[in-house]
Amino acid sequence: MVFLFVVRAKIVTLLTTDNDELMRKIAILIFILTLIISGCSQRANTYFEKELSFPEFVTQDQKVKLAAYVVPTKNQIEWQKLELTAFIHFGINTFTGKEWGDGNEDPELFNPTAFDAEQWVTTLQNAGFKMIILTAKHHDGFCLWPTNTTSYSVASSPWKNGNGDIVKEVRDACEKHNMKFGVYLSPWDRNAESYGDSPVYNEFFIQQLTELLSNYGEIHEVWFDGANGEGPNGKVQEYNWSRFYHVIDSLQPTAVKAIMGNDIRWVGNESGLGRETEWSVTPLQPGISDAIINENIRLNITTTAEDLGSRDLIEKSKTIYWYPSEVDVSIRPGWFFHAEENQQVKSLRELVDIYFQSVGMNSVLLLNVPPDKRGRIHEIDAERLRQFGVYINNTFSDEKLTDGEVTWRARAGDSREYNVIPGETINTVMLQEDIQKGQRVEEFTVEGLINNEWRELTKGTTIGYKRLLRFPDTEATKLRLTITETRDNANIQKFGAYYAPKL
Ligand code: FUL
Repeated sequence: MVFLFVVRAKIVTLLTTDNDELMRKIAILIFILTLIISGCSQRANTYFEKELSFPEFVTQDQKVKLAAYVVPTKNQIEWQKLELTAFIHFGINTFTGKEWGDGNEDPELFNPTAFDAEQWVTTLQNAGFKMIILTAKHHDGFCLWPTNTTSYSVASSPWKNGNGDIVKEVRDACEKHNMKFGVYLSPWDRNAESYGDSPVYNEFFIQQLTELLSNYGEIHEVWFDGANGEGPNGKVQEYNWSRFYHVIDSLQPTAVKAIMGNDIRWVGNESGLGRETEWSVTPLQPGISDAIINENIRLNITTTAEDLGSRDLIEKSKTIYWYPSEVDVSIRPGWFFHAEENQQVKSLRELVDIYFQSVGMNSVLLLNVPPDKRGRIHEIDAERLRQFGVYINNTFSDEKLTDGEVTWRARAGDSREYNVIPGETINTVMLQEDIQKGQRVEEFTVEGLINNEWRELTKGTTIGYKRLLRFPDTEATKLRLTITETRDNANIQKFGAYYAPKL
């Protein structure tokens, strides 16, 4: 009764807020009422897309339960399903051997001798990659398209006598081969004179963004890097992030905004390593305003924190978001091509480990493959990618369970048995939650029936969109999955078993 009074008082306060906010808060109230009235036992079908601000009166337990109902936007789901995406670092650095150009390298240096965007697209596509993100502009400021904002671009280079457009050629090759396309536009710009003169540079940057997002068809991801190496006496630029976001949302409504964007989160390292416990629901947001920066400080979280979604953290949070992780790593030591690194292209084993530690840990892999001075993916990288594609495809197209495709709603403590095709050896399992209903599982175990005895094969914490786990070869005839802990009834969409050959 007391509770209902509080709720009524809340609704009255809510009527004074703006409409969207009002609808959102009413939805939360109705949801909590459903939880209370049903004694927390009945499932409510109310979901909160991308963001949820907790009303002050909810208990800690209710916060955790509410977190189970935060779901991705349609764009975030589409992105997550890509699993494998590729970065292409190509630009003036390719010709100088640098990783970070100074911004005063001569455009005359940019002259790929056998540029072939289709070779990039087909090489990556054959290896299973579904999107290419091109460095349209890196920190040096050199633009790979003939922009109206600066002469520091391909238009001032000898390549195609200044009439070429790398962005267009890559975009066209992606279109032809049905590959998604994204752009990396570095906010930090070491060439732009206006950099540091905040309003002027923001206009310049918005114009660059507008060109890229207006003239090249559909763009699926916009990648804003967070790096700025200006140093203590360098120029300080205050970016107008909300305007940048507005330009993207209005010109490319299906694009996700990554890293300094608020749709996709940097996993926190560049070594291809996801988290053992990876929650897509987190209070973390990119530091684009004082309010967000202060809230991240209050919660003591950054992109590199180990815990970004535990119960403890949710309980301390005021707002939580669907903000899933992306693992970016280069196939070579550098982000740009350097011939002296030809013998350091990651081995098949390293690439496969990276796959298990990214896609297999509820993340999307963004693997960088830097083309060489010819403008082609080097033969060594191309061959490694081919091997990688064959390995992943062979392993996961050979399903060893007869009945893992069934959707299963599991309460904490529930188990389900699955049948292994007789005579098959397995050493890998795949688990997937239906993330359209939120991410919920906190702990699970997998056992195998070996000589009529159940033995634990592996266990884990979070699942999310996809979790892959490897264990020693076994000839178990059945598998038993137990959902030990979950924030609300789990929606297991898929359980699979495979044999991943040793490398
Ligand atoms: C970093 C940049 O500084 C690197 O050069 C590279 O572009 C990487 C993907 O992001 O922050």
